[in-house]
Amino acid sequence: PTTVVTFGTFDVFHVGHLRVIQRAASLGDRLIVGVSSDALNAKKKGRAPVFSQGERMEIVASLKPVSSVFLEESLEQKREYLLTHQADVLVMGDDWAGRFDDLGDICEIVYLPRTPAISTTALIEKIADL
Ligand code: C2G
Repeated sequence: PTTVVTFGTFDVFHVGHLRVIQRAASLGDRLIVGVSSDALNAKKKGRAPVFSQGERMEIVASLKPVSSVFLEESLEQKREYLLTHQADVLVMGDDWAGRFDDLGDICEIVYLPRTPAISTTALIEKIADL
């Protein structure tokens, strides 16, 4: 069986998140998702997520195409995570294109195009303006 692994924050879950998860799942037999920790987000984006890591993991784990979730605590641990979960395919959004090509020795790397015109930041701004 082919194991696909993908990563993300999945904060204020929206249809762009859903579509990348559906497309990632279609590339294999099971999909495992690394959900970024609150601490990793603070470092990466300089703000706390709207939903806590526990809430974000609960939402992603409940999706039909998702077999299991784990906490992603560091961007530098990708190789370790992929080996632990015996990944055959790593899927990332194309905003990360080329960034993880060095992991091509352990699995196939696929960058998928993002859904246009939707983002957590845009949603936060839209809600703030209501
Ligand atoms: N995504 C998408 N279309 C959008 C928004 C997001 O396809 N309009 C995808 C991203 O490309 C990514 C996933 O949804 O594959 C999760 O996006 P984020 O939560 O923004 O993930 P990010 O914070 O980039 O975390 O190890 C890397 C990080 O964990 C990735």
